[in-house]
Amino acid sequence: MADFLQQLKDIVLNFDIDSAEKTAKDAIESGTDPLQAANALTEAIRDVGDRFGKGDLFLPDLVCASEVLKKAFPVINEAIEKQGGSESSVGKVVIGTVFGDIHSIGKGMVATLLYAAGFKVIDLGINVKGEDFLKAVKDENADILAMSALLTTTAMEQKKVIEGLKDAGIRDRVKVIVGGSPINQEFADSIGADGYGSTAPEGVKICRRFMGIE
Ligand code: B12
Repeated sequence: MADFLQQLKDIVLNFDIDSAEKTAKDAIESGTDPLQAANALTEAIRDVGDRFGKGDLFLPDLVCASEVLKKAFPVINEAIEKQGGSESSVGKVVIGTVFGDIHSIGKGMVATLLYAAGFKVIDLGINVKGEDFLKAVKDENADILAMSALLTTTAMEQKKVIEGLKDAGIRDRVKVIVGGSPINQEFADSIGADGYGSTAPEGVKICRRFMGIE
């Protein structure tokens, strides 16, 4: 299995878009734990992100590495979904990446794991305007609002949405969880979120706790 995890890291680090889907399929078919597979891809793309941040890699590299993830993740997400997902929902979650932010991969992973844990998930996608989060929370009568932000410049959008919930008089009706690489517990507390998850599995744990399951 370790070999497959290394292969998954390598396809990201080598920007090997052509082998991405097959490597992911081979890994899953040979019994690799899909969560460990997802972690291997995440670790590798963070490495790419760090090198981009230092100026050692450039935007086209970032785009190619994310293309690798976009091909590999559906295979892994499908395997995760097969492990869970039940008819009766344990709670309803509205999820999305905040306005101005198009990073979709981490948000997608949180949505998949929530689904696998039995939540009904309404995924609004990326670049979601505050008003659209509010509308979905109201229309769907959601138990939880989960927001992702990957840029320091868009992190404050999460605060705006929480303020919007207050203004609409529905803040008490919904639990709010936030995440994304620039977010930490301190930031989450400062904007009045109910929870923060540094990883997708941690996010699921907190959402279960919100529903009184853990
Ligand atoms: C891939 C990537 C891209 C891709 C995104 C493709 C896509 N469809 O998502 C592309 C190339 C499009 C891109 C564009 C840009 N990017 Co970019 N990108 C990344 C990169 C390398 C990886 C992100 C990723 O997918 N990680 C893998 C996933 C699985 O991890 P994750 O997103 O962190 O999510 C995990 C946790 O954070 C958590 N989580 C995430 N969301 C949530 C939500 C909840 C509720 C919970 C509980 C948990 C949770 O769970 C996930 C799984 O465990 C990061 C580097 C990094 N360290 O994050 C830079 C990074 C985020 N990007 C960065 C930048 C600067 C940009 C651009 C501005 C570049 C440019 N000059 O145009 C644009 C912005 C576009 C925009 N308006 O959004 C910077 C941000 C710097 C900052 N602090 O603001 C980073 C940190 C790179 C760097 N070191 O400079 N990017």
